[in-house]
Amino acid sequence: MPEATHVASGKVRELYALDTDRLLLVASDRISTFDVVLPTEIPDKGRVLTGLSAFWFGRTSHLVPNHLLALRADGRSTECRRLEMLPIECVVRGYLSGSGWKDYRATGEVCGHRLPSGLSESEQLPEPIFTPATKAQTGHDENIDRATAAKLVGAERLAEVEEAALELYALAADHARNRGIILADTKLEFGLDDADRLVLGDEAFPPDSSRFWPADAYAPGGTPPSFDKQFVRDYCETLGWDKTPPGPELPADVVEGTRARYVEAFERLTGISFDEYLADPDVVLG
Ligand code: PZK
Repeated sequence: MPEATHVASGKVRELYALDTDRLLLVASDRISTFDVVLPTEIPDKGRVLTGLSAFWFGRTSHLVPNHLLALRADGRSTECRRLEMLPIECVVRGYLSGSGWKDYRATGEVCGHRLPSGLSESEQLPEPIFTPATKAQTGHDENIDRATAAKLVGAERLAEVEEAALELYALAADHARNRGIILADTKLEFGLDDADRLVLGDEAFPPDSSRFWPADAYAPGGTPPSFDKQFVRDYCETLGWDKTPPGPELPADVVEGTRARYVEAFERLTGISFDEYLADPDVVLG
């Protein structure tokens, strides 16, 4: 890509600079499970994630402006505005899972939210909660309380991102629930534009930064299957792999089944056929 300089690599994405104001986010077909990137790719996974994110950006810009400038014809690359990213991860949880469940079991709280006693793993919370985390360069993000988050971004900005994150989650979770998918939680990232306005960056509600559960298989008191990655996890569990790198190669049936789940999530959530998206990515922008 001669017109762009590489600036950062994520586990499954690459970031390039186009010019002083614009970045290019490219979603690969790499997949991670148990925090390890596997040697086998899932064809079109990056396109599904890019298309879903763009769909949500298009449908939430009345709530919060976002960094999306254009989708490229390859379906996996997003041109976006360069922002000054805030140094916190903005997590919203509607259900008690992952590190939220871990913290609740240990303390009865998540990020300073005292929750009712006796909740089960994966139970729906009385109302969605904003649970910010630090951005770890390596290892896991660390959940933080309001005072710690306010030290990082300022109390006023924190109140603004909390309100924005809760509104965004409510819209997406309601839409997903009407299409048979529970959006258990999500991680959003915000930045500031050149006028210090709050702008939604990164990705919006792709399955890689949200927990998607099929509603018809949901029950509290355990870990519901992941809408997209369950075949991969189940296969990895059959191997006795110790979940340290390198990860295993995936057989063709696991690759095909997982690709089908990504495409199904895309089509259920957007109501648009994935083939239409491949022909013209802009169809998701509405
Ligand atoms: C930005 N990342 C995460 C790391 C990736 C992505 N609009 C923006 N302005 C400035 N910075 C970023 C963004 C966005 N989005 C995002 N790091 C910086 C990241 C590695 C690879 F694809």
